[in-house]
Amino acid sequence: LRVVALAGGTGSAKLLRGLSALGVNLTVVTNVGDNVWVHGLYVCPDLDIAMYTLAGLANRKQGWGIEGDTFRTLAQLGRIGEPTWFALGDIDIATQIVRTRMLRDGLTLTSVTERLRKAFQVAQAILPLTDDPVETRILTPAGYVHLQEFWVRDRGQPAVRGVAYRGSSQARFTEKVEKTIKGADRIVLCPANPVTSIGPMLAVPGFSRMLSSAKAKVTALSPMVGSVPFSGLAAKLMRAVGKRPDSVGVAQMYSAFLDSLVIERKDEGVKGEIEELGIKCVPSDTLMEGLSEEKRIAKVLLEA
Ligand code: FO1
Repeated sequence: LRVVALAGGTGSAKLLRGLSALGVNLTVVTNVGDNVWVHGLYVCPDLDIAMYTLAGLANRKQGWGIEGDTFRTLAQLGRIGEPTWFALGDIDIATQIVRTRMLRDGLTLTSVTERLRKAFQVAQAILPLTDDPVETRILTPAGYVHLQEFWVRDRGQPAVRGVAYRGSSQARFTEKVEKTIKGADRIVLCPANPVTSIGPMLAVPGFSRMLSSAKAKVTALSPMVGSVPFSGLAAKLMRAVGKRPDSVGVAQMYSAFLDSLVIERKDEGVKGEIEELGIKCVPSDTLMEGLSEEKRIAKVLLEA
């Protein structure tokens, strides 16, 4: 079974682990809107969390970075007077150095990612949605800031007045992504933030249309339990862009292409509202606290 998973960051990792453990032919297509330049290095958090997760190296508790990493370089950067709010680990920095050098050598992000995942002995393909720059910008009372400034530096505290995906209207999804989506037997949207992880992908012209015309069934795991996301700031950002901050809002955002939505069993009460949108709704236990639950949910999604 050829499965394509559309993935963001932390929330997506558990499902990727479950899908990978099922032994399906998995390709991960990731968001690039979180990518950020730090200390002259090009950091791609969503590509890296997918790669580290599938390589078995991810810091599962933290949800980003490498298990057991240390932060001595970061501490020294601070002593030199550099900003340290974005905590790059000593081992993680090696990935960033190599990626940045390869990009400077003229390779596309897709080629760099392919080389890195091979070096990390990851069996599954990992594809950035696009090789063009797309940057998620959050409009706060102080003006637009990069998503990482809003989320990590400012702890997600500022009021949100809007969200923009800078560069998205000129961006094009890659040929590899197109081929993978068209050849897929199942397309799965990970429980990622619909505004900051899936939103930047849907903002790339033609991508939503390609999903809706794909021969594969498109299923998603809602990241919401009631009005609370599994992790991160989904509810706050959904409200800010005028969406209902629950699984019905998620269904509305994906209604152009979604066939089935798996939601938390406790939210069964909204099943009717989701099905009115023409989307099959599958309530299930969605908490993923270990590999067996990750595998079970992955299976529910593939059968939804
Ligand atoms: N998230 C944090 O909350 N604090 C950090 O200092 C931080 C550093 C970091 C370094 C590398 C990396 O790949 C991710 C990192 N993240 C950090 C996670 C990241 O901000 C977001 O969780 C993702 O962009 C969401 O997909």
